[in-house]
Amino acid sequence: MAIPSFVDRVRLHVAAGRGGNGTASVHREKFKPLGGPDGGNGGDGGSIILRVDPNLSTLVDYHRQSQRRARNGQPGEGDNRNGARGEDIVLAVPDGTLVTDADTGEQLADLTGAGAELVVARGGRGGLGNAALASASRKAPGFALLGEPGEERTVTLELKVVADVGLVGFPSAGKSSLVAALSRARPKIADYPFTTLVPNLGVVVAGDLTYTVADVPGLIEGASEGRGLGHDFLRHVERCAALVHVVDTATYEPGRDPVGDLKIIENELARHGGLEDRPRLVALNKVDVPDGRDIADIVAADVEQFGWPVFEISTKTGEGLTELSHAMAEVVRRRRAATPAPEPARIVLRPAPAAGEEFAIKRQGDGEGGHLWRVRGDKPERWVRQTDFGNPEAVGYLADRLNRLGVEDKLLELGAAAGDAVAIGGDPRTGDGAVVFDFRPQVDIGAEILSRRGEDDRLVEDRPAVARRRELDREYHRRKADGTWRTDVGEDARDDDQQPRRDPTDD
Ligand SMILES: Nc1nc2c(ncn2[C@@H]2O[C@H](COP(=O)(O)OP(=O)(O)OP(=O)(O)O)[C@@H](O)[C@H]2O)c(=O)[nH]1
Ligand SMILES: [Mg+2]
Repeated sequence: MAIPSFVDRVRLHVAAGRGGNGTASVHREKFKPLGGPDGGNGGDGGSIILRVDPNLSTLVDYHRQSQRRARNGQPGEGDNRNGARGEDIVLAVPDGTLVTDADTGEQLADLTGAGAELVVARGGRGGLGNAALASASRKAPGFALLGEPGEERTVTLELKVVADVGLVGFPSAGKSSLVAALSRARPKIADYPFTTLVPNLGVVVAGDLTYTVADVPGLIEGASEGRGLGHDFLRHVERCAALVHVVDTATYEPGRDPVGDLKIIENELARHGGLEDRPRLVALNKVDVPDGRDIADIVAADVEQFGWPVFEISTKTGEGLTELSHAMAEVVRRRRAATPAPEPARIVLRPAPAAGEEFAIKRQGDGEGGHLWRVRGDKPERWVRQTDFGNPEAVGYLADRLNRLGVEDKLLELGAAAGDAVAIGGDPRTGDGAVVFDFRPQVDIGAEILSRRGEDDRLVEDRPAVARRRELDREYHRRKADGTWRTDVGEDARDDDQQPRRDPTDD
């Protein structure tokens, strides 16, 4: 059943923007050679947000363009100028879009209701500049924090029609005709099976109540084994308050009759599962055809055996439609009274961890010289990403933050010894890309580390980054000596975005 035009499930790759780097710079004025630090903060990277737009009915746009990338934040500049934020990208999705992580299968959100939204990829935070990092004990920081990478992931978007009433039945039973007769929707109607490939949604006004009705592509026996269009479409009626069996009383197909059709459709619904509790109505359609009327009269008693209200209708002449529509409205009214519509809420993708669980440490295998300790936690991992390992002062600042959080104490408590390796961050599953330190416990670490200007020997010496760091180090000292040092990253002109200064403490 390859139907390329039918798009109600798409994969979408989203990449949020990187945060801009903070800048380390020193204010310079004639006759005032050493002003204070004035390096601005980097701007936050743009996020990617999915938001329900009730006017949309398909995901087809994402089929055409399946990757979206938000802009990076701009780096900060000297003279306390903050980098501009990367703009957020808001992607409109239809009501009833289910969002799952394509890699883990985890359901991220079920976006229902106008305006419901999900931050599907959060932009990286901009790094603080040295002006914001200055404190009483660190008057002129010679470093700034790096911007963080933006989140990036692949998600599956799946549209579930949010209708109050779902119409089910054999192909050509007249489901689309019924949607057209009850509402202003104009779905395709034709006398061949499987005309409908995408559910059609119509809005019905019945007295003082407005409700929606959707048809579902026709079902046939064995749909659960993939016959016809299969079961895929039944997920669209999972949210319905009621199901209406549309039964063809005038079919010429051999072996078909209303009672047999009802049994087959019910069997398919049962195989799909989850719809057992939904009230049902039966619409015996096409009674304008003389044979149809006769059949309807003959089977009426048998159909009533199912225990559901039965209506004889014709979408062609309009017979029976008012009664059916009011009966549908009644079911919807009852259901709405029992379950108030959920408030559209902004869903936070990753809630902050509860206080007291800021990091976790695990011992993992024994290295050659000692143990390997893995540190996980939002803060330590974020701080590592913000650290410019080419700048020893920045590395010292990182050590200071980790200590204040209690990482060293915890390592000692767990039995870590000097010479053990400590890995922070990296891939959550494999640990690839983690930054590895040599554990050198220092009791009085703060001031001593912060004033240190040489190598930070807690870095494992064989990391390739170390060579680069040494090189940058030499550059740093050389340029610091001749007064040209400044860690500018990027060279674009940028807006002077007046972000409030963030608290330089460990947020
Ligand atoms: N005479 C008569 N014909 C009808 C009536 N309702 C629908 N039809 C005809 O039945 C055929 C199928 O109608 P559709 O509404 O396309 O049927 P469907 O159930 O949506 O079919 P699929 O989308 O293929 O599953 C069309 O030729 C309609 O004109 C009716 O009340 N009377
Ligand atoms: Mg149809």
